[in-house]
Amino acid sequence: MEMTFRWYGTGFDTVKLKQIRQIPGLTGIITTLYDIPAGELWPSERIRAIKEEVEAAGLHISGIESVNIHDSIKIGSPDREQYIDNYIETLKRLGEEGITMVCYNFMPVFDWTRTELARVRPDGSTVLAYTQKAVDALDPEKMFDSIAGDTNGMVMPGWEPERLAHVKELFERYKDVDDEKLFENLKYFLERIMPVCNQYDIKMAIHPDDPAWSVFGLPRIIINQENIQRMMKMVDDPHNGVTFCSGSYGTNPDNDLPGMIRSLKGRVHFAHVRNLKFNSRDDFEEAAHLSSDGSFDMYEIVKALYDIGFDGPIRPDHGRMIWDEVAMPGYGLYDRALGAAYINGLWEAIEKSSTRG
Ligand code: DNO
Repeated sequence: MEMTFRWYGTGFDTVKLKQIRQIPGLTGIITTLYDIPAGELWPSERIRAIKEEVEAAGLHISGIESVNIHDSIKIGSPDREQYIDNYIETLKRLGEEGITMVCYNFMPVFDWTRTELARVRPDGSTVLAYTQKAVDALDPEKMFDSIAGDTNGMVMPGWEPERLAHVKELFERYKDVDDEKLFENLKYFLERIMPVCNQYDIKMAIHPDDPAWSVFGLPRIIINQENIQRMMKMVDDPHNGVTFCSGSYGTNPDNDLPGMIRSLKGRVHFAHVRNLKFNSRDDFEEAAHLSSDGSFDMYEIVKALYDIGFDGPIRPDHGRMIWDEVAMPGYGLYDRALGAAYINGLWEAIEKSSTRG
């Protein structure tokens, strides 16, 4: 594995590359062109510029999170062709710069969904949290307003105000899209992009739906082992792989996280490792990465990644807001740095205990 850190780019992120460079064992950056709307072509000069900026800081780009998918592709409307063509050209441009891992998601309308961005934990840290009750009581059009006040002034990934201003319209466009249709549209998209992925050896890593069930009646398909196996088989190419995100699949306690990882040998191209604390089945909050702070056995998750020979980028995922940091919720420096150090510690221990017998 390679330890990496998500960074939104200068002007968008409160965290600096030179700070990331000082996290022990961290060599890779996961980034994006944050201001380019889904569906638009990425300019080669911008790709080159961000690559050079990262390299000047003594790091390198290990992958993109995300090249977002335009809603027309997910809906399967006739104008999808132009957006798929743009996507293919963007992949080609990334491939030409030697960037060969791309994370994306296929969630309708909303990306990840949380009902609170700053729930206070007993230690005084604040974290993102979810209660089904709050979602059930909410009009989806108000979803954005309900979290807007807690973003610390940052634009949250997947929650771009311009796009979400059209929520009602988007819901209308998705009205005939059920799980089957969404699978079909995903298959169509993947079949169209696989040739360029093969040409440049680009590993596509679909991010799970978070939470791993339908919200507001929208279809959600990347939620469990059965569905990801279906997705792998429907376009059976090693470039069609997954981002294994413990915090997203783990929202459903029926998902056996280490078991899922083991079933995906060779197809996990990116790993997001974080912990959740369940207060009940319908109420969870994000915890520190350490197993004992939450509900997951982080050792077993990292061990499963080690056992399948995972050699792709791994990153600590959402961190708590601690030590008075003001940053994008989930994406401050401090707690994610602690997470990286912890995952590195687990990995070293697993590696040494396996190789030394
Ligand atoms: C949230 C992230 C997601 C993820 C996208 C991938 O913090 O894990 O926004 O980046 O779903 O496209």
